[in-house]
Amino acid sequence: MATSFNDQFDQHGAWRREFALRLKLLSEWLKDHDLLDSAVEERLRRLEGQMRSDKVMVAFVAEFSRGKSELINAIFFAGYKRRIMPASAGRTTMCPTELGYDAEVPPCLRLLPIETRLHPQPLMEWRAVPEKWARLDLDVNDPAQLAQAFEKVSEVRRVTKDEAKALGFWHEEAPEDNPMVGADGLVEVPKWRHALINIAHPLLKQGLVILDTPGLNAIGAEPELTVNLIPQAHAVVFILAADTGVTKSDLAIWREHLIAEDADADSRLVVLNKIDTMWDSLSTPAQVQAQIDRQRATTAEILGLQQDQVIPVSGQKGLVAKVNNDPELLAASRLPILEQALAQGVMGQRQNILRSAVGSNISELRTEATRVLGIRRRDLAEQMVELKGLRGKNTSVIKHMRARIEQEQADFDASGAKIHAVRSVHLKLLRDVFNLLGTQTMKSEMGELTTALRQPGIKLGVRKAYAATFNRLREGLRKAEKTSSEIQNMLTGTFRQLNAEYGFSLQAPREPDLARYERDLDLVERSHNQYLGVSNALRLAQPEFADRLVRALATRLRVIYESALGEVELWNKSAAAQLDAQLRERRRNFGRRIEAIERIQQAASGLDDRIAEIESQEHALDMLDAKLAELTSHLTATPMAAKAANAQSALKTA
Ligand SMILES: Nc1nc2c(ncn2[C@@H]2O[C@H](COP(=O)(O)OP(=O)(O)OP(=O)(O)O)[C@@H](O)[C@H]2O)c(=O)[nH]1
Ligand SMILES: [Mg+2]
Repeated sequence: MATSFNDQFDQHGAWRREFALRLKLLSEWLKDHDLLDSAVEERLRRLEGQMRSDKVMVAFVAEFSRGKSELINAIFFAGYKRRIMPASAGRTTMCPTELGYDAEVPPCLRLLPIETRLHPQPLMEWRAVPEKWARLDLDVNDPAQLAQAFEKVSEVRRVTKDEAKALGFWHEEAPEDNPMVGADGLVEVPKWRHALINIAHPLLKQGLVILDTPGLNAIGAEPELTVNLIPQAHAVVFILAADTGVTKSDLAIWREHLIAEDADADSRLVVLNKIDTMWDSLSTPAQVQAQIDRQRATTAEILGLQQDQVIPVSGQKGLVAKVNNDPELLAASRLPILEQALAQGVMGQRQNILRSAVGSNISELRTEATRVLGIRRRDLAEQMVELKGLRGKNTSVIKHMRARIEQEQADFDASGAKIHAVRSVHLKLLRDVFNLLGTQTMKSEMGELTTALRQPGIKLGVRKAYAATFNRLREGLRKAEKTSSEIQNMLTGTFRQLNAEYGFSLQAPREPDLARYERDLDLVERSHNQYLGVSNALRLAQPEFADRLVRALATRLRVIYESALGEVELWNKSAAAQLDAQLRERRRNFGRRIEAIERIQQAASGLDDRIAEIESQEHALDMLDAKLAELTSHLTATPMAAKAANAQSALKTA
């Protein structure tokens, strides 16, 4: 049978841990041999952190009662031998619920009161204010207690129409979406805005984050869900029910939140749930199958997909089968097929991304370390020539030689001013880039957008205001790109000059790829645009709503700009560290040459001894070179090549 999602995720976790360990070993080895400058060290630390803490988010999105929560129970939590997330007829999950693991926090359920919507802070900011969340401790060894605690995500409150309006659940202009008014004139709204569940479940511990969402209206009411959480999920599972077919509101969710031109097909899964409702004892299995196939084909056609992109399952029967250890029922539920697709889409994609990040970083690092080894080799060769030239020479020649080295050293020290001048130009240009990408620029852009959206009668001009903002942001990024290339040209030029003048082997580090962030901006713009459609025009006309949307946008943009800045910083650091390292090596080289001559002058060691010493140092360098190649080859190899390399090193040690 196919391996379950859980097993595959386990393997993914093991792969990541092994990779992180190899990175750590490499970094320690480089440090021990003085091959690690501060920029390389930081790069390795970032990579290792990325490997260890990599999160994979899977979001379940659908109209209410399609079986999102039940599928989550069946795929991830069947090991508890019961239903953990509440799943029942009618609206059940009332607030977006994120399940994950954070070792810093004890196992608990945290709930953010719905009233926080009356304040302008976006969800991301509330996360940083733990005292505003209601907290329930969880006992992970007691499934019954877990299930009981999780019932909280279904809690509702009854409020007046005015309150509902202020909270964003009542719109006079769109009455069909409003909640029912009770005999007492009150309406029902969710009690909580967001739930965070922190438990040490094996999958969550490995970095899986699951997002369970409530149905359509709730998605619309929380812009952050649409513009931040769902677009950033690594996989989105969209669920339809076989007994209802594709309804108008299913289609609205699909169109508004799930079709993205750029989305990787592997990362969007469409599930036709509840196929067990078609298991009918009066029909033959072939008839049942034909009926399921028909539903599948219709669904695919309405959504504009290929038939095989719609996966029919029964979440509920899958859960029952796992709880009762019933392999026949499990196969009939077809849940394993969905798990397989999910694992492939999510993990395959993550591994590729991580692998390519590591690969390009490691090959740069190898070049850098090889260069340092090369300098050492050349220094040794020079010393060798110098020493061999001393053979049979008298003391006055030796003295003269020493004076010459000291003069060279003094000249070199005097040239420090030139290097300093290069640095200060470099820094000045960098400051321009930092300004373009800095928080201040972002803040003023967001301020302008807010002002534009608050203008009376903006309803139809919303898209325009967004487009103008994004155009300016892109313009800024392009300027930063331009200045970066100027810096890169300058670095290349001055490095070449220094190389010629001092025999250095400096090479400008790879320029940050700022175009990538421009593409990220495009993605964000698209996810917002999707949100600015006519169906939201009424909501958009409310100032609080527009404010919330802009804040959500700012949160997402901040992440992009921070990582762009981080890349620029690292680039700068690499250039500076390279220069420092070569200056240091050169100074050391002078020291070594003088020391060798001193020893010969004092007859403390013979010339031949010293020559033999240098020969053995050359040999040691060869060994370092070989070890470097070995340590880095594991990290840059493709999966197949990595296996072969592993086998080979196993042979070697055997
Ligand atoms: N027959 C059948 N019922 C199912 C299946 N999956 C879920 N259900 C039932 O459908 C109802 C709704 O399931 P939920 O998991 O609560 O649905 P949801 O999508 O999470 O709904 P909300 O939380 O309200 O957004 C529950 O009574 C489930 O037991 C299935 O595969 N077959
Ligand atoms: Mg639910």
